[in-house]
Amino acid sequence: MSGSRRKKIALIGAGNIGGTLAFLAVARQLGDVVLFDVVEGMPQGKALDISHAAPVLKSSVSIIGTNSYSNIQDSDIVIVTAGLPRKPGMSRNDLLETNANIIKSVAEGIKTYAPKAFVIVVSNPLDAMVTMCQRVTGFSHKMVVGMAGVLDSARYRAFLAEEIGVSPVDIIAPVLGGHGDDMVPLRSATVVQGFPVSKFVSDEKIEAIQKRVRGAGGEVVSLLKTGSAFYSPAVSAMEMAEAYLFDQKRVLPCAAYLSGEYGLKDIYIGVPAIIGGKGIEKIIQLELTEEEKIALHKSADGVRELVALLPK
Ligand code: TXD
Repeated sequence: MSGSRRKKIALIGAGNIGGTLAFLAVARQLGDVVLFDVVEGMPQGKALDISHAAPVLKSSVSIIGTNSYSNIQDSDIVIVTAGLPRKPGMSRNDLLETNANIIKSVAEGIKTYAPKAFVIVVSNPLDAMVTMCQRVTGFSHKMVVGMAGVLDSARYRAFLAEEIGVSPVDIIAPVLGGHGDDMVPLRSATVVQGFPVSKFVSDEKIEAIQKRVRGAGGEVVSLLKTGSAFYSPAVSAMEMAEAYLFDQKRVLPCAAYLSGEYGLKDIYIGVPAIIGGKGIEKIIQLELTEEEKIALHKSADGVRELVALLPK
């Protein structure tokens, strides 16, 4: 990635999350934005609207909408939100077949036009989609990552902050594992300004909050009825993108490729990882309790079952 020119950011999918990402990227002047979608006119319309916001936002970056992959040529980063979201009553896994075929076409476009890009996959079912994207692009595992843990941790932090009556900014609450009902909120690493969360909340309440974290996506879907969460996924993907673009060496929970860490091999799953200018620079190996280890491996079994259903 060149240090002299403005960065180029490709957003594949211009729907609820992609459109929000485009607005955030322009507002925060991350770089020049290319907003891609298969729907004629929609990415172009959203890009035009956001370009009219730029002067008021005091932003100098550019944004275009397109239906052609050629416009993502040489992007530094690609964030993939292409795919269908859940409807009430659907599980993330119900999206597998449809979204796998979408991700296949997306990955082929990225491979052709942005071979050096850092790729953040958001589409669900997340752990399977990031696996598919890496397989089809053939990119290094360090350059393809999934966004889920930042969002799930943010939800955990928000619920705990509400319960305790403190700012969520002062809470660290990692969530590991697959982005599904068996995700693993890490109670042993959950702190309020370094103090164990158990000093602030009863075990029963923490248990109830962890259950709500697992169901938080479905809670939003059931309220919205016509789509899934998009503001919180967008800012979560943005945090990962900034860590790469600005070489921030952030430690973030993300769906990263394991080759033995946590006793897991050849799997994408949510773990704490360092994201910097070289992509996924290191997997952080936390000491887990026995219960957490079992939960992580159970979650990994669920991811493997899903990945096994991916089209070859
Ligand atoms: O934490 C997480 N990772 C999840 C991810 C959090 C929330 C939502 N999660 C998933 O992200 C959700 O289940 C979906 O699979 C994706 C995108 O959710 P979004 O809410 O943005 O869905 P939209 O608004 O339907 O947008 C999807 C866009 C839409 O404009 C389609 O026209 C486009 O994807 N689309 C495509 N773009 C490119 N290429 C192809 N083939 C394509 N097919 C559809």
